[in-house]
Amino acid sequence: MKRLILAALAAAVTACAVNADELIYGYDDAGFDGWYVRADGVPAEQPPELGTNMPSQGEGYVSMGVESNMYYTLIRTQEGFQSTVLWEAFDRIAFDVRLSNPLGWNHFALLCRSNTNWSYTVASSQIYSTSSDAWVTVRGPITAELTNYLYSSAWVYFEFAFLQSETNTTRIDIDNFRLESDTNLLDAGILVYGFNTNALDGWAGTKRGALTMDETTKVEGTASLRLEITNAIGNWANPGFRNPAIDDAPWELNSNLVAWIRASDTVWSNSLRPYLVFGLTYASTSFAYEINADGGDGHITLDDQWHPYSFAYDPAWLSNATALNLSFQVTTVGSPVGKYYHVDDVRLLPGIVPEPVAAAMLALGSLVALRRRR
Ligand SMILES: [Ca+2]
Ligand SMILES: [Ca+2]
Repeated sequence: MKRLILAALAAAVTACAVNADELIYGYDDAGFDGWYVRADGVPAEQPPELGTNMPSQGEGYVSMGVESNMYYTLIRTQEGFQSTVLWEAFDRIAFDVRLSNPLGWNHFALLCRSNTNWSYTVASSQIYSTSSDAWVTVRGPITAELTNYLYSSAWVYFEFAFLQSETNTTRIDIDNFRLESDTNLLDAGILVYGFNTNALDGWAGTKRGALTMDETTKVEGTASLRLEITNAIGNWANPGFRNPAIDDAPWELNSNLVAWIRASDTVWSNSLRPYLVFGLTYASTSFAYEINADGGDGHITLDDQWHPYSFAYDPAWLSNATALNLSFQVTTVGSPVGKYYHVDDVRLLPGIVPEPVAAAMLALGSLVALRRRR
């Protein structure tokens, strides 16, 4: 494993890549870095094999297939690895998962198991049909509790598990098991919007939002952007926009934004989806692409602390575009009026390009949504 980490670091330095991730398991050959199927669980009907079709990292990934509605134990690490990684130096464990045919209710989880603690869930997510055939990043925090657990003498190992409530055949691909550090993400890549003056980098409020500079709470520079919802349509609002944004950054040369977002549970009553919309104009048409934070269902952590979220886009969207209108939009439970959140340190990172199929589906969904809201 140490060899893997060194190889990843060397590759990053060679390519001058700006990346806050540290690779732990790349699953790039049929040895799967020692991961294997546990004998006493429900294994996938189509056992693990090496996949090579557009890995999210490196040369390959673990690919399995399920055909029923079971609680599957997919694949696990060998025991005894726990002292070889400096867990407390990082903020999150992250990995990428891709389902060819997500259907109905499903639940994908990374568990950290031992004889004394069988169900510790490090990270979990539902994979939605809108993410069919696209890599979705799942993240879990490295808390003090998890760090202590990983260093403990109890027998500890990671295991992926998948619960599917309807009979359905889908492939499950897993790749790019890595550690992420908030501190590195703070200054990785290119700063696009720092929100450090009253000009707010050209961002403005709409008839449904008021934007202000907040010098009290920020993660970068002197201030952050505070977005307050002043009006809404049902549970939706679009408080702020930036237009024209097409010359703000080299959008076509990259594919991943990181935005730091802060929101409170008491303000948002346990539900906030603060997504980003790429509104693109072409010669004879236009498209609006909705991008969820971290690529899952888009709901963020509501603990009144700053967290970084990635917004992956396809640089091909920018080809032949004549205008780009960015906007921050929200959905919640009930009306968002009177509620607020903060955004700061929006940076452009090199990253994973979503597959065209997923992008087309997102675009269709956005167009339907826009029509309804006009
Ligand atoms: Ca890989
Ligand atoms: Ca700032």
